[in-house]
Amino acid sequence: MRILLYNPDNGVTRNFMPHLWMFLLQALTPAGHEVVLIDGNAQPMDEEAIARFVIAEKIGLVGIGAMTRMIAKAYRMADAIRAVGVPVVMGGPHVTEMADEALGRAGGPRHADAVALGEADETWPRIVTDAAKGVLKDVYAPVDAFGQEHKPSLQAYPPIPWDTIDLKQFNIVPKFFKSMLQKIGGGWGTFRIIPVESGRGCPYGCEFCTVTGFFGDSIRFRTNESVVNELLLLKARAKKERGQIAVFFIDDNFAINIKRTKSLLRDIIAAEAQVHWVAQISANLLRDEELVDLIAAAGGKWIFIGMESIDPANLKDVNKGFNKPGEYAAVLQRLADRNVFAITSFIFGMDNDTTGVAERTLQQIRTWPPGLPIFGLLTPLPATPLYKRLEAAGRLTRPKHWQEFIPFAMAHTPLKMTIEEAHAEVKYGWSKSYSPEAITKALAAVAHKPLGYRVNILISRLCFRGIYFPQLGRFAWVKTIAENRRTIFSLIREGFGARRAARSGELSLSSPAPR
Ligand code: B12
Ligand code: SF4
Repeated sequence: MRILLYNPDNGVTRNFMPHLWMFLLQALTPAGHEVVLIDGNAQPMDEEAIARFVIAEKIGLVGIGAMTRMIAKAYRMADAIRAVGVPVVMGGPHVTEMADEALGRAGGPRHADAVALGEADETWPRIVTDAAKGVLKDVYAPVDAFGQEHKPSLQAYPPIPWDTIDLKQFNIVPKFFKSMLQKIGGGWGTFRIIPVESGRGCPYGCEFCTVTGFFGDSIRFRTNESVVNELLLLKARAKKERGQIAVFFIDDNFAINIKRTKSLLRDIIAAEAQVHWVAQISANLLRDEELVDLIAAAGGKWIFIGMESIDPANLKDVNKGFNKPGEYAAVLQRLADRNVFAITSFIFGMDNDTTGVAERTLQQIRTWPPGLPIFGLLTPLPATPLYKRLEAAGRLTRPKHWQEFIPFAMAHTPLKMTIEEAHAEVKYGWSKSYSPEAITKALAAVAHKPLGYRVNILISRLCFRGIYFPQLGRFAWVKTIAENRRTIFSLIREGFGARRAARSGELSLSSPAPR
């Protein structure tokens, strides 16, 4: 049987990274079946196109995975596929919480033939076998022989064949520049960000987050060896293709068990498996100097920190009191001292937020080493404690907000400002942080750092801008580059100057001494 695994596009950003679930389920598919992957962010498709594709490619089963924000698109694509007679199984965080909605048991139409609840590592082979026999069940739950929920152990993690997987659709380098960039340094003909997990689960239970409910508070890890082998495979592939590969450790809290994280990082260093990587780590775990030393030595370049708010009352409200705004500056400095940067994520529209929250937050950010701030709105995702609290208080204004996804739009009323005011705060945060002036200032603040490091900050800033300001088309990019031309050209000039100086140094060293 030919199986298509499809991830719908989010319609806002062109995702910079493919989704891990597709590669993982592909690796877990029983022998004798062929799996095709399509990520809508890399290969945009509409309903008609996907229906044509499944017929032309003789697909016998389609698996769709989606977060809440893409679920409306996922349902439309599933409807189109089912209309041409091909069964659809859906999985992921949204349908796990809203299985009845996907199966048409909640009053709406049916979108999926089957739903995989929770982690599907162990149910996926069963789903494929049932589909091949034409006996798909409605619901596949990860339970043991006694009907008890069973979380897969990650000790026997399937090797993902990164050396042979077709990654063409995930190359971030535009085709036009490929042959030119292949010749620079170790080669930049391809640049891909690859998701790798080293563990699952987070016990912290922040009110707005689905992770503790979905993956559970039991934390599970892969063996160091299996993670290191995966990195070595990726590193070898990048070298072979004269391209670049960076890794995103998608663990919710990469340092949740500091002892284990240190041992993994030491093994990465010992095996020389370093690639550049990003990971998510909560601020409280970055107090440990040795951990930060090991992060830098093992290839860590960017750390995503869910700061959420600079107001301790807000943090307490969402059960994230372990975040201490008073120590944010020290944490960021500790990282910056080792040339590791932070993606600092903030949420506006919390219950104690009042107008001006964005400027107050920016005032703090301006005192920190420059990083990549991102701003979102408090969003009640289905089945989270936040959703339940707001529903009980009658504060949800769009209880089924996912049925009509609107980026950066609230679905409930904040307590101390209006919805419109909250939207304006987010806009202010993005505009002030990603204006050409702000980008120039951020680079000036690190003028003493090496050029490569500053180029990294510039490219990241230009890309991150696109999370809020639509930057999907070529024209939007040309406009962004034109607006930031002064900063871009000054770095290019510096780069050429450095190259020329290096060359003339080489020449004077290799040319015979004048008599
Ligand atoms: C990496 C990541 C991202 C990446 C992008 C995604 C990517 N390209 O990988 C980035 C950083 C960009 C990101 C951004 C956002 N993310 Co995010 N992200 C994650 C994270 C940390 C890891 C995802 C992952 O790969 N997990 C590991 C894999 C193995 O697990 P999985 O995807 O759940 O897949 C398993 C099962 O669900 C199931 N399954 C999944 N799909 C399918 C399909 C089929 C057919 C079957 C059978 C089974 C199946 O089987 C898999 C194996 O067990 C998760 C949290 C988490 N730990 O999962 C949040 C998470 C997915 N993100 C979330 C959110 C809310 C966001 C944002 C909206 C945040 C924001 N406010 O801006 C944005 C939106 C981005 C977008 N593109 O639209 C939520 C989604 C909740 C929900 N109900 O939708 C999560 C769960 C975290 C949370 N805080 O609750 N995210
Ligand atoms: S620390 Fe992060 S992953 Fe863990 S519950 Fe809180 S927001 Fe979710």
